This record gives sequence, C-alpha cells and structure tokens, in this order.
Amino acid sequence: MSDASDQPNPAQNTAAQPAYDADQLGQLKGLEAVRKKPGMYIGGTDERALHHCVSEVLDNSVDEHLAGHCSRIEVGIHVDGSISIRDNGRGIPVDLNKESGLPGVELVLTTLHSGGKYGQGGYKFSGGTHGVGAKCVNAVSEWFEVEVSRDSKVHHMRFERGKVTKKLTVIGKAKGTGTFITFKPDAEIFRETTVFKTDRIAQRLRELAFLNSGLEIVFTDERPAGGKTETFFYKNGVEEFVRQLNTNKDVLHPKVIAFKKETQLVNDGKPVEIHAEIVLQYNDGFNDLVLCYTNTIHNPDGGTHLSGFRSALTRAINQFSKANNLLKDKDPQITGDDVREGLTAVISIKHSDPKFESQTKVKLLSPEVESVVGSVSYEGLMFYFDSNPGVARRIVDKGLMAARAREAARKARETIRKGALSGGGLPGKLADCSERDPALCELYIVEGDSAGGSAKQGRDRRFQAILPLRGKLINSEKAQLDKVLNNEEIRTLITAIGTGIGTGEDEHAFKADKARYHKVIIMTDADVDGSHIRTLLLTFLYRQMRGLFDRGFVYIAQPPLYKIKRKKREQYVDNDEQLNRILLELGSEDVVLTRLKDAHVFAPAQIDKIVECLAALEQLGAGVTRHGASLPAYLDRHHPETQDLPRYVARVREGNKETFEFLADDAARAAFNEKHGLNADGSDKTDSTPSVGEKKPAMFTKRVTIHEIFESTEMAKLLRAIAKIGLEIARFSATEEPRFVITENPGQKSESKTELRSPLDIVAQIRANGRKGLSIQRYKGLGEMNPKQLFETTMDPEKRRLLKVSVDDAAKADSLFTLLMGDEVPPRRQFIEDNALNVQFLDV
Ligand code: 0RA
Repeated sequence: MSDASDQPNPAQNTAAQPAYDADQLGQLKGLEAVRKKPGMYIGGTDERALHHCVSEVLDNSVDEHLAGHCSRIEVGIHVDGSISIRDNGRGIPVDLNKESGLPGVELVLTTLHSGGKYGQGGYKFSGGTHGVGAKCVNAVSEWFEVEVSRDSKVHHMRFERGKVTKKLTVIGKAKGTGTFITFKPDAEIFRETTVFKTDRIAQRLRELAFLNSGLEIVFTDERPAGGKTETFFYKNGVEEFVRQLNTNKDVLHPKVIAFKKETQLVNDGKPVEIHAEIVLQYNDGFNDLVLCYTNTIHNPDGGTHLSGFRSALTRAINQFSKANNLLKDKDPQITGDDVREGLTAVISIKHSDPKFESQTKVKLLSPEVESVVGSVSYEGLMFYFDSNPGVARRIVDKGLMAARAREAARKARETIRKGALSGGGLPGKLADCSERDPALCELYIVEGDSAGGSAKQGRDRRFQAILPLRGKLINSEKAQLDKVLNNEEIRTLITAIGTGIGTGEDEHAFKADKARYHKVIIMTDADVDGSHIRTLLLTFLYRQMRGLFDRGFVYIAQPPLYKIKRKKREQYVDNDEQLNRILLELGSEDVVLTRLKDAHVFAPAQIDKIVECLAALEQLGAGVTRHGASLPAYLDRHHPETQDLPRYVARVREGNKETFEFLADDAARAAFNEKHGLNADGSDKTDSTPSVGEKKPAMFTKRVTIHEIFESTEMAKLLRAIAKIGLEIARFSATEEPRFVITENPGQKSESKTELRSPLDIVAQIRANGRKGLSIQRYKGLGEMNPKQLFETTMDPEKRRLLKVSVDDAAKADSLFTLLMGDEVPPRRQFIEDNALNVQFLDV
C-alpha cells in the first residue's frame, strides 16, 4: 500500500526552485477544477460526456497510429463497468521530468497544461483534444490505472478521482511497448448513467478503423449481455467504408471512385500540411450520405471540406454533360441537390492545424481546405469521367431524373396540402382528441387495426389521438418521393401531424410550429415486425419531418415484456433486469435467514440488502469466471480486515491440467513473474513465440497468462457491505457443515427449510423461491392486452415509460437508417431490432 506520504517530495531535490510546491498545488487544483466543472472540460456529465471520455483516451492511441507507431488497439468493457484501452504505441514516457521531478506519465495524466515535451507528443496530426484528454478522464474516474510498457519494463500506476494512489512502479519485464489504460467513470460525476453503450462504442471503433487503414481495433464487451469479440481492420480504409455504406444497395458503378492528395502550403506565414482523401459511389436510391472527417473527428455539420467537394461535384457533372451534349432544351438545370441523390461519400482530411467552429468540432472552418478539396475533387472527377464515360453518363442521367422528380414532388406536395385544407381535412381513420393546444396533445401511431381499436377505447380522449396504421408502410428509402407521397398511409400520417414535409422555402415545406401534437408516439409490437414498422416510420419522419426530432416531439411507447401472476396478483414487467429483481424480491418475502453457528436470525431489511449485494457479486463474478477460475475460491482470498480482493489471476496450463493463482497486487504479480522467470504479461521470457516446426508438444508446454480482475474494487465494496450486516463471509467455498438455513413460509403448513453451505447459495435459493407459484407470460403483441390494460401499461401518463427519440447526431442516424433501410433482407432484421434506435430513457 502506498499513500501520499510515500511520494517523493519534489521540494527536496529542487530546493532551488521554490515555485514547485505551488505548481503541484496548482496541479491538484487543476484536476479538482475538472471535477467541479466537468461541462467545461468533457462537455457535460450525461451519457454523451461519458462516451466522450472513451474517445479522449482512444484519440491518444489513434494519434500514436497517425504518427506511425501503433498498429493495434484493444478495447474492453468489463463487468464492473470499467473500460480498458490498450495500444502498442511507444508508451507514455516514464522518465523523470527534470523540472517537476515527476515521471512523464504522471505529468501527462495530472497536469492540466503540461504543454512542452509531453503536451502534443510531437504529433503532426491530432484530434486536437490531445494534452487535456486523458487527464480530464482521470479526474472524473473513480479509479484510473495505467500500465506503460517501455524500455523492456512494465510500469504501473493508479489514481483515484485524479489523485495518485499508487505511484509509478515497475511490475515486470515487457516484450514490446505500449500503453494500457483502464478507468471506471465516477458515479459522483456522471449522475445520469455510468453504463457504456456497446453499440455506440463499436460504431466509433469501426469508424476509426475505416479512417485509419491498417489499424487493427479489437473490441470485447465482457458484460453479461455483451457479444463476442469483434475485430475491425480495413486494409483499404475509406474505400471499404463507402462500400459498406452502400451494402445492399444497387450501385451505379461497381468500383468506388477515389482520390487522394497531400498538400503543403503556407497559411498566414505558417506552414500547413493537408492530406485529403475522398471516396464516392452512387447507388440507385434517392438520398445522399456524405460523411466528413478532420483528423478522424466526425464533422456532422460539414464545413469547408464539404462545400469544396459539393461545388466541385456539381461543376464536374455539369461540365461533362455540357461537353457531351447530354442535356435537352426542356430539361431543368441540374442543381447541387440533384447531383447528390443516391450519392454516398466520405471525405477524410488530415490537417496539421485545423480550425473548427466550436469546441465540439461539428464544423470545419479552415478556409484553405475549400480550394484544396475542391481542386482535388474536380480534377479527380474530370479524369475519372473522361476515362469512364459510361459511368459518367449514368451519373448525369441520375441527376437529370432527380431534377425532373423534384418538379413532380413539388406538385404532389401541393395536392396533399390542398387535400388537407379542403373539406375538414382530417383523415377518417384518425380518432382525434378534443384538446386544441398542441403542447398538450399526443398522437399515438398504432400498429394494426386491432391494437388501434383497443387504443381508441382505452385512451384518454381529451388529449390522446389515435391513428392506426395497417400493414407495412412504404419504404421511403427505396421509393422516389412522389411515389411515397401517393401512399395512402403516408398521406394520412402527414395530414394528421399537420406540419407539411420536406425542406424548402415553399409554403408546403415542413414547419414544426404547425405540429398538431407535441408528442408523436409510435406504438408497435415488441417483435421483429413491430420494430421493422417502427424503423420505417422513423425513417420517413426523419427524412421528411426532421424538425420533429429537433423539437423532441418523437417518442416510442414501451409496452411491457412480461406479465407475471402470483395467486391473484398480476404485474407487468418491462424487461429481463426488472424480472430478475422481482424474482429476488418475491423470493425473499416470508423467509427467515438463520446463521447456524449462533442461531442468529437476520431482519427482513438485512435479508434484502444481503440478497442485493450477493446478486451484484454474482454478476461481477463473471470477471473471474470468464478466465476459468472459480468465484468462491477467488472470494475466499479477500483480505480478512479490509476485504480487499486480489487484482490479478494467473492461469497456469500444463498439458491438460489447469491451475489458478490469485495475485493480490502489483508486488505479488511482480514476485510471481520473477519466480517463474516470466515477462510481465506472464509470457515465457526465453521462448515467447516458438516458430513453426520447433513448437513443443502441447502436453509439455507450460502456459501462463495473467489477467487483471478489473471488478475487484467493486466486489470488495460489496464484501464490506455484506460483512457490515454480519453475514459470515470468511469462506465462500462450500463447507461440509451447513452454515445457513433459509426457512420459507415459517409457521405455516407449507413451511420448508433449506440448508446452505455457502453464502452464494443464498441468492440462488431466494431466486428459486421467487419462481414458486409464479406464472410468467411473455407478451407477443399489443393485441394481447385489452383496452384497459393497454392504457394502464403503455398510455397512462402517470405510469407509462416513453422513450424519446433524439437525433442529436444527424449524420449518424442517417447512415444508420440508410444502412438498415436500403433493402429488406431478413438477416438484417435482428440488426434492426438491436440497433435501430438512437433513443434515451425518459420517465414521463
Ligand atoms: C506523450 C509523449 C509521447 C507519447 C505519448 C504521450 C502517448 C500517450 C498515450 C496515451 C495513450 N496511448 C499513448 N501513447 C503515447 C511520445 C513518446 C516518445 O517520444 O517516445
């Protein structure tokens, strides 16, 4: 154990510079400032900020890659909610900094404005967040660990809430170099949630792999619901990105069009280096998707790279059609909007000194980029068109078609609008509410006539309107706008909502202020078809009424997943987690827990607490069992007073025999390696990778791997809580003699006693007890509920839970919709179910 007093006192060896103490004080204050005003440093304390922390650490590793020093990054989410980022870069410097007497890594992770030698890491291109990133994450982490492999040694240090709790020590020998950071976001800071979203992280990692060709990124989510390990690696990065965005689309040309250029110029007397990479491919759809990046940071609002590209594309297509006499006299002018129909493109630039509109980097401002990207694109396109005249013609034709359809759609919108205005206007299928103030009105869009009927009967007609939709909605991604607008269901929807559709200046274009309801609630079955319909609806709303999302008017209803019944009591259950909680609650009703050694009986409130802690312990235990070790054996190794648990497990495989050794801390791990003559990761020092042919037969080799148990901190907390209640936890492995007794229904005819030999058996027994006499019904559709049930579970503002659909990141949602909705291929259905929504919880 070490504490602050173990720290070398910098004042001792730097007596000549008395400014030091003040400096260090400033340092601590610095990280304290991050904790006090997280908004200023990490952009808030919400789910977005939480994920931003991952990006901050990740960006450093990517910068190492951009500088040519890192080929592989591994990301792992652990069962306790902590996350690791490992890279094989140069490793954060560990040598002592002369001025402060502190190791480089400590400076990098604690000093807010370290600048100088470690400030930028000497990177040519960087996300720009570098230098503040990792230390801010450190400040807002309950704990933060770093392992640096450098100079053939593995160095380790630990921080808690930004303060050093284990100073830098060498814990073993290293084969290569790299940085391994693990942190657990602090729930005191992130009050909304500390739970990382698998999809969100996987999506960013995939994106990074696309934008950094040759970089291998490996992702594992070790949590119970997590999937298998995913590896993202793209040899032809951006080209593969565009190809993937066009998956399941019919493309106008099989090969993507790509150009690349590196430019050096002088801007305001400063040398600037710009690398531009542009890849595009047309499909036969009607929407455009152009993603822009600067130094691998997504710029959803585009900027000078986007405008440079856009005008070059319009110019090149018009130039080609003119030169080849492709336009007829009566044809409308091909506009920028027209040439973007069916366009999928990625613009990725690397810039040595980019300027953005704001801290969030949503828009690139650097003016010199416009002409750089513009000229690369124009020259590249003209060259491509000249060498591929067939493809060029198809692209021009597509633009022409778009120009003609634009005219047709304008006329169609006009008729819809007229229809809505004349003759009372509202569609017959709509059961409207009596309230007239849109702020108070809700529109339920319900899947199917039968559920629609129940909803009409069950609703509160004062403010709830119901619109049943029959069957499949037309796919607005696949069909051209004038066809979509001729669809009966779509027309009904547009008229009911009342905002008009599409962008544009004309009187029929979308206007959020005209919305007739400030809650548009999609209510579909909790099955595959339901989620498909929901996605179709969202696609349409997103394409044509995007402003509804900006105003926060779009919601998703949450019908319950289960109905459970016990004796005469019924209850609705929203998800599996809640079901598990209920089983434990029911299971601990009417039970007595007795500790046998002294016949102590626990109070009911104590039982609840014990069960809660043991269930959490069981869950976190996956961090141990996933390596093959036994959870009870591990828990038995807790420190008798502090309840601290070992941080590492060594897995020793010899032939087909496997044993485990738990290592309390860094010192124990270093000693273990020393004793076995191993590298810090447990690999054999002399012969780490035997070459093919000289491999020893498996039964003779001894293989040792050391794994960190990230969950140890969290599990120790639980042990302390359980010990405080007085549960006997010296031993978790089963004993010969029973140690606890659970009595169910005490004093009743049905009384039964179960003897237990381990504390962990208590949860299992309580859960089994909870299942007794319980019927669990899984709901398949809204139609299985009667009007009263439907209202109570899903529509009653007092009880329902609505999900608000936020499209905070328009381009991402767009790509997601495009990815999902391009075609109706069955295997993608599960993907739709899992990923279709960018939603957040909202208790309304
Ligand atoms: C400062 C200087 C150098 C590298 C790094 C920081 C660095 C930071 C992180 C964070 C995650 N992975 C990282 N890898 C490297 C330059 C080191 C040198 O010159 O050798």
